[in-house]
Amino acid sequence: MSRNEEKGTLVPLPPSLLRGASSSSSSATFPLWATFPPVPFLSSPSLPTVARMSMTDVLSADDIKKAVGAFAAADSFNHKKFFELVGLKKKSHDDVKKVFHILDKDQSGYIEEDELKFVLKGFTAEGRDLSDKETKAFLAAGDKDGDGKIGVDEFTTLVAES
Ligand SMILES: [Ca+2]
Repeated sequence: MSRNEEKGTLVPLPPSLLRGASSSSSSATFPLWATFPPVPFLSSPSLPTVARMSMTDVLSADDIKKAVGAFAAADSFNHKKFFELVGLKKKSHDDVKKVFHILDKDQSGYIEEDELKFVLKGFTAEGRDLSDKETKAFLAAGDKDGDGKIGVDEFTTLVAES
């Protein structure tokens, strides 16, 4: 065996083969996450912020439907009965707080009167608006310190005593 024959085995790969190899390796190192489709809820304009909890993360959709349906008639809203029907009464303190933060749409730390008016919509899109009378009665029941809005402690107390 001559030295020339040994060298002959070390032929560099043809350029066409190298191009193929380099393009396939670049697609293999493309980040895996970039191949996932965009997550729709992160870009949904109907949600003001990302990663907010949904009511159905805490409460069952069936219970919500049942509870909201029970007060479909105007001026029939009763928060005590509602908290019971929606399953909130038997939830942990932390879960009740989660519900409070979902209802606090502007994340002010309080459920104000205008948020209270749309409280049923906070549970489900099919919920009706509360009348002014219902809203004021609900606020009066929850607003222990009389500042005109419901704080998280007032909310958990309201649920606990209902
Ligand atoms: Ca608020």
